[in-house]
Amino acid sequence: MRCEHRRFVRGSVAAIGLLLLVPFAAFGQASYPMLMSIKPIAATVGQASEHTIASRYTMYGAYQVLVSGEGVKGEVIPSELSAEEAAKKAVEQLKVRFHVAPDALPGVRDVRVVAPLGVSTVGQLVIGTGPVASEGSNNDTIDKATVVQIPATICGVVEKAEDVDFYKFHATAGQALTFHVRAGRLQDKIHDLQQHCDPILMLRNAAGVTIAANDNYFRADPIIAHKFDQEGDYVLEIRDVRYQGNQYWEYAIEVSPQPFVENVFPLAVARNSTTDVRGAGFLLSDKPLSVQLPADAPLGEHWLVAKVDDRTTTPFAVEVTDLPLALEAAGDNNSAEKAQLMAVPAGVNGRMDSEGDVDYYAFEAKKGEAFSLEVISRRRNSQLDSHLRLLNEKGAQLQLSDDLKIGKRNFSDSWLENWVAPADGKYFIEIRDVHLRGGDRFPYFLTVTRSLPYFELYLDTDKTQIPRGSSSVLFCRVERKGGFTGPVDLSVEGLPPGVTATCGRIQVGAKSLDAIIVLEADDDAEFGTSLLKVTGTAVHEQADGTKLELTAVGRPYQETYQPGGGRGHWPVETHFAAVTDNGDIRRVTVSTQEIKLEQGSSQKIEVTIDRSPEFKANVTLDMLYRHLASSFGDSLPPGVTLDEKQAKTLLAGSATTGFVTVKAAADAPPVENHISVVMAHVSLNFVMKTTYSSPPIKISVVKKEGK
Ligand SMILES: [Ca+2]
Ligand SMILES: [Ca+2]
Ligand SMILES: [Ca+2]
Ligand SMILES: [Ca+2]
Repeated sequence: MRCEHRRFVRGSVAAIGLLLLVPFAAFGQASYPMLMSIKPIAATVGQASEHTIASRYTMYGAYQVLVSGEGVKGEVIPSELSAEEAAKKAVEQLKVRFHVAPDALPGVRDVRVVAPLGVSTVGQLVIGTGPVASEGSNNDTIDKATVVQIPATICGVVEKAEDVDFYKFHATAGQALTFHVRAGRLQDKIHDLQQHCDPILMLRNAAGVTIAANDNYFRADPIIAHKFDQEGDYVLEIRDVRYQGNQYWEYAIEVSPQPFVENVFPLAVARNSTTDVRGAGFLLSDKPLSVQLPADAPLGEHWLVAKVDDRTTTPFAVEVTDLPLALEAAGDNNSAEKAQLMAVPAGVNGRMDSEGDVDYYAFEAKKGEAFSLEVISRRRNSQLDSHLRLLNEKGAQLQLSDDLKIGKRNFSDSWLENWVAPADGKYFIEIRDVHLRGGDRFPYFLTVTRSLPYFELYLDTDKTQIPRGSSSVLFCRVERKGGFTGPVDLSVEGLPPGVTATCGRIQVGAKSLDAIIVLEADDDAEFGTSLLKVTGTAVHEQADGTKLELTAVGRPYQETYQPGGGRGHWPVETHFAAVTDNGDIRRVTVSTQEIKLEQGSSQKIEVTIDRSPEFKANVTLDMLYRHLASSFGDSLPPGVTLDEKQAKTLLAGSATTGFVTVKAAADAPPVENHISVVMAHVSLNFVMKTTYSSPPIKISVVKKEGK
């Protein structure tokens, strides 16, 4: 049902209330840069353009601009600093240049800036096909509308409460255009932009009469498609639907004559194939779109454009699969009696053709066989909010899935994972829209496969800052599927020069979810950044004794902060490690890096922090990665906890020493050299913190003597 999931942490308001009593000096000074906006927020295919990046926390000394995907490069434009900026090393506006290749795929890219204090959070850049037109200084009324030439990508900001922006353009008779707004969606990955823009778009004629309007199409963002009957001047009006504003609420309105493809049918295509698909969207003809995939196309989501009559479409997504493909048969499949029989494994491309449509499929199973049924629809921009049921031959419901969760995010697609057939027979799958909607915008891909053991790995977060001469920690969490219960060993590739890694193991058992990687930078390591690839490997022993080797690449989450101070996560494509300048804490040292705990025993770890000379704010120690009332990662082995009473974790003022105590439960499972760490947190503001870490601590748990 929900494609968005916002969690409000209970008790967070009270926590902030207490923190408000702390004087401002209690905050740390040094943080990686947090990108807030890019102005203008769009660049054009085949062109180079200058932009201003705004950040929280300094980008002083910024030396690199990173852009995701192929075909877009970024660079810092050197500029003279004001005396104040130079004295305080405070640079929160940075000029950059983007170079977009002629064959770069339009769409949204992740942008980061690298500075001596670290690699930044993610900013967003729209790549459009039309020239960029920027908002004029006062375009708040229709008579002061900014004049733009179309096609264009119009860039502006809903910068203050009650801001309304007007743009005037000329259209010819018979001209057909889409007006596609990106605003709210551009804010999902912004680290700390808690309130999002909810834009509404209106198209008016020269007399000011509204001829089209849209509020929410792509979640909160609108789109209008319009064919102009008469030549003349027209006006676009954009504002927040609630009349709210924010200096960082950048928007891009792509005004384009291109065929706009929202989704395609069939949705899933094979590698090394050419497939004719039908596009659904705006300004499309009846002609099919040709989708060509090379043999080495990665599986899963794949974005591309197609050509129709010399016109290039907007980018659209297909699902790339290696499964044998079937197509929903024409005619009535609206009941179990008329179900289409599927082979296993296979995937079927179907569509909810009209309102009230229900599709039935069937497959044969033997008792004890395990299957997974998955619907891919909304994840590839179908409007279908799938509702999936599994029925037996008598029509009784065995399983139901409406929405699914992958990692930390919910999707409105459906998934029945690792279902075991209770008896030999024929089983029926029923798929429909949860609200019984249908039409050409409702394609789906339904897969039926035999369940196999596997796991997925998630990285918290998307960047690891390693101060030179010090260390830093990266948390990894596993999700085990298909009956896999074993341990997972971590490894990492792509370390910056001068950095070494100690990789942990996610221990055996359903409750062991986390392991860490500790990265240590030499004293003389050069500033630099690199893309990290974290891999987990495991061996699964099957019922017949044969061994299956499993691997998964860790998928990074960017952390975001939410109204109320809760910590959210948004998936991003990259995890960067950066060697950074020393921050508020130069080093965290511990009294021991090797601990042997007998079951039921405990041990104290003394901790010393080396503060930078000016740094006198509070520091807190922990071995769990916690925020408010939630724990996001545990560096300790199973059965080992912190003895919160035997600890001094608050290092107030200029204090430099504290301690923690680790305690093994009487039944803690024996473990050898589990990689743990002590973190030192420095608050940056009421909710955010910077984390420093000790070198790795190896904890072993041994059986109590005589047991
Ligand atoms: Ca404005
Ligand atoms: Ca809206
Ligand atoms: Ca049907
Ligand atoms: Ca659903």
